Amino acid sequence: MAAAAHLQIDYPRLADIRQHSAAWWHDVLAIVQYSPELRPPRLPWAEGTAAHVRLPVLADLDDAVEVWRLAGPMSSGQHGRVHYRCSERLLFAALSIAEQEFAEPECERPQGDERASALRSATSAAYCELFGALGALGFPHPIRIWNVLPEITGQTPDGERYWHFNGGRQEAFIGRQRHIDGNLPAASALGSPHPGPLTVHCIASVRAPIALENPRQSPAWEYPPQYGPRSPTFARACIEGSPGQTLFVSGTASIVGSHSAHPGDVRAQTRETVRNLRAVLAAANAHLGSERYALEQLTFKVYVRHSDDLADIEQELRSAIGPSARVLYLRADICRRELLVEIEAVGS
Ligand code: 3EB
Repeated sequence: MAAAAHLQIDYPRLADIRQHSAAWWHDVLAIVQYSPELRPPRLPWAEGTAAHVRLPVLADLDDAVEVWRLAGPMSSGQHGRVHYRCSERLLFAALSIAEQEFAEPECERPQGDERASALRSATSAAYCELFGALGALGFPHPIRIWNVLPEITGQTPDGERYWHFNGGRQEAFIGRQRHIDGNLPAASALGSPHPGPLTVHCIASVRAPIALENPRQSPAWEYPPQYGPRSPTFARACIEGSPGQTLFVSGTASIVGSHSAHPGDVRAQTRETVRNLRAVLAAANAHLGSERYALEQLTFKVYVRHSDDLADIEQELRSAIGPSARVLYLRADICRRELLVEIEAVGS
C-alpha cells in the first residue's frame, strides 16, 4: 500500500497488519481496536498509539481493526491523558476517563443521581482535556469525534445518561469559547454493552473544516427539550479543509426532523437512514460544486443494537451501497431507545 496523500480508512484483520514491517507503520495515523475485552490484543509498533473501544465486532470479522493512513512522517506522544499521533496536517487523539473519579464522597452524595452527575463531570473534564491538548499541539480544529460510554440510555432521576453526557459536552464547548450552534465537528455517541470508562477519540486538523447539515433533519443543536435539556453539539458531516477534503459523515439514524421514524421496524429504519446519508452527501457535493462523493464509494461503520437484526440491516444497506463498499458492523446501543441502527461513513 503506497503512502496516502488522502486520508484512507480500512478494516484489515489483526493477523494481516501484524505481518507488516515497521515502514508500513510510518504512514499509520491511527488504529482503533474494537473488542469486548478490558484489554485488547497487543500490536507491534503501535504501543501507546492504538485506541481501544469496548464494542464487539459483528459479522465473522471479530479480529478486524480500523486503520487510518496518511503520508507521514508521523510523531506520537502523550499530553496529559490524551494519547496522540500526528502528521503535519492531521492529528488523531484519544483519551478515556472513568466516571468513578468524579463520584462525590458518600456523605456528600446527592440522593440517587450520583452516577449521572459523575458522568456529566467526567464528560466535561474529558472534553476540556481534549480541547486543551488539541490547542497545545497546534491542531485546534476537531473534525470528527467518537464517544462511547456504558449504559447510554440508562435512566437517572434527572433524565437519561446521554442527557448528562450532552450537558458535560456542551459545558466544555462553552468553556472553551467554541460554537454550540453550528461550525461543530462531526460525531458519533454510542453505548457500550460493557462497563468501562468514557472513551473519546478524535481526528483534528490544523485547518478549520466545513461543517454541513442535513435538510431532512433538524440540526442536533436545535433538538426540542424532550430530547434533553442540553443539546448535542455535533454537525451532520464535516469536510476536511483543502487539500484533503475527506468527508466525515456523523452517526446517522432514522430521524426525520427531530423525531425517530419507524420505531420497531429495523428494515424501515435502515432505509430511512440511507435516505439521510444520501441527503448529507448531496449537501457535501453541492458545497463543493462537484459530484465528488458517491454512496457506493464511502467506507461505512454500522452500529447494531440487536445482533439478531444484523442480516436485515446488511441486506437493506447492501442493496443501497452495492457490493464493493467496505462496512464494519459493531454491536452498540444507540442513544435513543427506539433506534435500532446507526450508520456513519467516510469519503475520500
Ligand atoms: C442523532 O442523529 C442520532 O451525540 O454526538 C448521532 C451522531 C447521534 C452523534 C452525538 C448522536 C451524536 O441524534 C444520535
